[in-house]
Amino acid sequence: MSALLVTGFEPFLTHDRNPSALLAQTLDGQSIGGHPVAGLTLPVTYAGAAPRLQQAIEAMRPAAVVMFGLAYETDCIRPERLALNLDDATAADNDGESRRNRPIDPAGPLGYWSSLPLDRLADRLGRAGFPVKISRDAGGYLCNHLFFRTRHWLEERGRPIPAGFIHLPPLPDGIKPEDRGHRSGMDLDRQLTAARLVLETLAERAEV
Ligand code: PCA
Repeated sequence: MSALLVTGFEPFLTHDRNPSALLAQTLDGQSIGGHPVAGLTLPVTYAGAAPRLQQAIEAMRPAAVVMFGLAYETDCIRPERLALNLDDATAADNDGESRRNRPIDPAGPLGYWSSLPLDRLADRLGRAGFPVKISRDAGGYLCNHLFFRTRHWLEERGRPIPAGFIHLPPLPDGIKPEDRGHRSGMDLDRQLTAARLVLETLAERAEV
């Protein structure tokens, strides 16, 4: 059976540990619903992230791609509905590159829907007791950039595999001192259980 490909991002800005990378590293080599899971950690760079993932998709021909990233400001598991054709972030990437108000692909469409079954995923996560909130879009930084470029690349090649982005809350030790009174983060085990549930739900629907 073909693989379920999971990606995470390296640490970035002030975030020394990125739960999405730890998740991809831990899930790599496991098997879920009969599918092997491959985990890939991507650089937080406009130049590097999407080409690296495209290479892996070419090599592996996965049944589905689930991209994860950290959203410091959220306390929920946050599946994203839309990938927008726009880079717009005040923060620089890990190469020091900043992009403001700039189309990702000037010839491309305005955006893409996630092709993950978001409502079903949110329902499963919610019933399992996770705080979950579907969000409209993945922002203007690397997570949206990777999400858009991956969906665009798959569409252009006529490969209709489920592919989408899910933001994760910070780990407990990633909560900044000024937020400790009112936020606690989500520990890695719990984030892993949520990610496994996402992959199990996809495996039930994967045909290959
Ligand atoms: N989160 C950032 C980029 C890397 C990550 O894990 C984002 O939300 O764009």
